Amino acid sequence: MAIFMPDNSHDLQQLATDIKTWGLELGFQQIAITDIDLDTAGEKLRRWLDRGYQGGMNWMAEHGEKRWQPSRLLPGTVRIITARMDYLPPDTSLIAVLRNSNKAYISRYALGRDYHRLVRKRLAVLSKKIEARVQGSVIQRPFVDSAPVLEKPLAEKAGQGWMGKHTLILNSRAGSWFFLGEIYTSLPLPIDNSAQANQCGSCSACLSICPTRAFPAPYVLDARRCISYLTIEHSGPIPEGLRPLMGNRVFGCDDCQAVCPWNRFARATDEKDFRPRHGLADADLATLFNWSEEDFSARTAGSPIRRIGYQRWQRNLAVAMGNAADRGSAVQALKSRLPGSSELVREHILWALERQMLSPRDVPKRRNFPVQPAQTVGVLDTHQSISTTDIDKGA
Ligand code: B12
Ligand code: SF4
Repeated sequence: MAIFMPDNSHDLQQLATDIKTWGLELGFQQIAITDIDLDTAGEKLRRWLDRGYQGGMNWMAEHGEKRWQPSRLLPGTVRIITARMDYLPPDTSLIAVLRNSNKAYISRYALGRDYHRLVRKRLAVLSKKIEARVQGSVIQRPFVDSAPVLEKPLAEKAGQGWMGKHTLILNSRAGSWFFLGEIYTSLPLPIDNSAQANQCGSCSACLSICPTRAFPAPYVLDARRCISYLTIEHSGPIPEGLRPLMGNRVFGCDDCQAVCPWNRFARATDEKDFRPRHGLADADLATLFNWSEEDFSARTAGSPIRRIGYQRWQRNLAVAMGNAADRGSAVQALKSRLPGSSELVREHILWALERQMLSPRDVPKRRNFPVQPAQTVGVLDTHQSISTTDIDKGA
């Protein structure tokens, strides 16, 4: 092979093409390259933090400029190679589980193995391939959701999709069920910067469906109200007013994606590691609530669920049991877990028991997905009453 010249534009162009080919071979759906200018996103991030929307995620405010100035995080960085990987497992009937309040709804990204490791490993292989080509004269580092990196604005700039009103990156051919990752590099590769135009148009399905009304405005999320934050990131008691709205969502939430018409174009993942394990795709609430701490440790090994620990897991399940329709078995299971439970879990169990036993009410008050009879599209069973024709594509 000819010697690679890092200042030769032909060599860099060829390398960029090869990186994209290697990325697809490694299981990524798209690789796109961008520069490191994140000033606009950095400004928006500061406004978001000023409003306190990060809640207890203090780490979002830490590291300051490193988050929007990539060369401060990894000195020498001039380009960012962005990647996306689909994660939606095939045959997971998410709407059916959401509708059955005796089942536990776990976000589709968390049913199998932890993506952090898988995506990072693949990026590390890609990084090594690049280093082998340029014979070591390069500074590079792969990231996946674990460092102060503004992954969405980088992906958007590079051309992976546009930021939807639900604040996730959406691609017109792939929807939004994908993870993002990136490699910071000192190689002055040619940039794509082929940003997709925003195609949300007048559709606001994601904003309306949100069970906890977590969007103060389109494109802005108040994490403190988001079920994903409440069930995964938040360590203390869940605000009482939000508990009834959480329904059976015990780890993360997918509603704003499930209802999005662009997800008709999503494809199921081929990654075996993202396939559901331990029946988590449609487990009964009571079954999961009965797991001992040892069961939890054994059955969530290698899963993103492990990260929240047993206490938060039980806290989340207790809330869902309080919202479950099968009052009899919920009350029995809740009572059985009361002895020996921690203060945090105990308080949520008592709340759930009170809700199930004392208040005469119509259990459960669930938000209904706008449903039309069977018109199975893409990989989802979201028979949504909205369609892409509702989207004002010209907007
Ligand atoms: C913090 C965080 C969260 C928080 C806050 C979410 C959020 N929207 O910021 C919580 C815990 C709630 C969360 C939830 C989820 N997350 Co998260 N999360 C992150 C993390 C670590 C940082 C995101 C961030 O920087 N937020 C800060 C705010 C400022 O960013 P922002 O919303 O993007 O803000 C922009 C807009 O507000 C916009 N803006 C502001 N005003 C205006 C006005 C207008 C007119 C416009 C156009 C724009 C605009 O500008 C801001 C800056 O770009 C990233 C990984 C990473 N390192 O980037 C993953 C990440 C965003 N999460 C991801 C996922 C999958 C999820 C969940 C789907 C998981 C789940 N099923 O439960 C949910 C989705 C909830 C949602 N609707 O966003 C993926 C998203 C992949 C994708 N397709 O986009 C990421 C990229 C992780 C990964 N590596 O794949 N997450
Ligand atoms: S993930 Fe759920 S709670 Fe969070 S913004 Fe989306 S719909 Fe709302």
